[in-house]
Amino acid sequence: MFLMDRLRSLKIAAYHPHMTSVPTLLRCRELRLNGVSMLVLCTACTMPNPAFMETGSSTGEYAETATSSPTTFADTSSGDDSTGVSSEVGSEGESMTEGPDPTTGDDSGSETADTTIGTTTGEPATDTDTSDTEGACEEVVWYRDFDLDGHAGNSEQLLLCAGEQPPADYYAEADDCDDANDIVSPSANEVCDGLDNNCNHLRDEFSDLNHACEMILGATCFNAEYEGHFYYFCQDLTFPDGFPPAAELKCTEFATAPNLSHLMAIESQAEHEFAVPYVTDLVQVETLIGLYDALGNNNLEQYQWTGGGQLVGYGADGQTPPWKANEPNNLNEQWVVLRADTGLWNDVTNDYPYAFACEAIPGE
Ligand SMILES: [Ca+2]
Ligand SMILES: [Ca+2]
Ligand SMILES: [Ca+2]
Ligand SMILES: [Ca+2]
Repeated sequence: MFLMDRLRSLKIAAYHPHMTSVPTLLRCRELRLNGVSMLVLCTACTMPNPAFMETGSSTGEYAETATSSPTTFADTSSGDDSTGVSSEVGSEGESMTEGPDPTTGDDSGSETADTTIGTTTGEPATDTDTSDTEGACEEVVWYRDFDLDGHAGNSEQLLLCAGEQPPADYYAEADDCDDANDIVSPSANEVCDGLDNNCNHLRDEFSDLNHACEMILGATCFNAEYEGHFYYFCQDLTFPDGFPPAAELKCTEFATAPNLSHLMAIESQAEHEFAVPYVTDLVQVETLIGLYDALGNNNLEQYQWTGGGQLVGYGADGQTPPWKANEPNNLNEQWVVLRADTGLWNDVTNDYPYAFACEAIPGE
């Protein structure tokens, strides 16, 4: 027993917390005879250091080693990375400043982009080498057309000296309102797809290809154009969208910019006569326009258009608005429709859904 105690103590002493394994240990077995220790057999073997095996339970030195190790690694790697990044940035920066060199125009694609970045970051250093000596080069801005529909967006600019030819797909004007969609550009045809195809800030308005459409509101709208304004004569919607205040909001959905589209404001006899056939022949039900009696006093001088302005006379020609006989006649009827039978004006309550006419002015 004494010998075994000595061997155990030797074994323990052989472990070292910073060694992943113990090179050689004596594994001993005690032979007994009649309860008396007679012989101890020992064999040599290599044993792992338990301090490195007990990952879950060990604390102290191993735990410190385990956590400090990644930290050290992270520090080292981040140091390397940051060095790498900064050197990469440096080298890219150099290539960027070299970018303007190909302003000869041969290159395209990414090198063109480099030129752009280098130029916009105020690095026309090589430009200076060639032609830019303090104002000698009059710079011209070119814009890239990404969706290749013949119109550039504003996402990438290229500065060249006046007279230099830009690469293909660069244009002097950035007028593509969606440069990621080649069916949207100032040259595109407006079609019934819910988009402003022709970049005039109006969606699905009248065109030769779009006389009626239901994409925006889910109800059919008959489209028209008159004197540069666009009109949507929309069939009645159910609660709540067809009610007068809600209909005004539905009209705004045709525009991609604020204050371009409202319920129709009829400001002349000619505009009235333009609108009537759409109501009587196509919509065929009472159609709300944007006139309302905000004060509820039937004082025509105080009637308002939802798009702004008051009903004063009847526009520039001063004619009397074409009210149906004895209309407006009710202080509680604060909205105005065009009647489907005659097209004449009639005041109505706001507790009933109507068809409605929108009028929109194109944006820039
Ligand atoms: Ca484009
Ligand atoms: Ca486009
Ligand atoms: Ca449009
Ligand atoms: Ca459209």
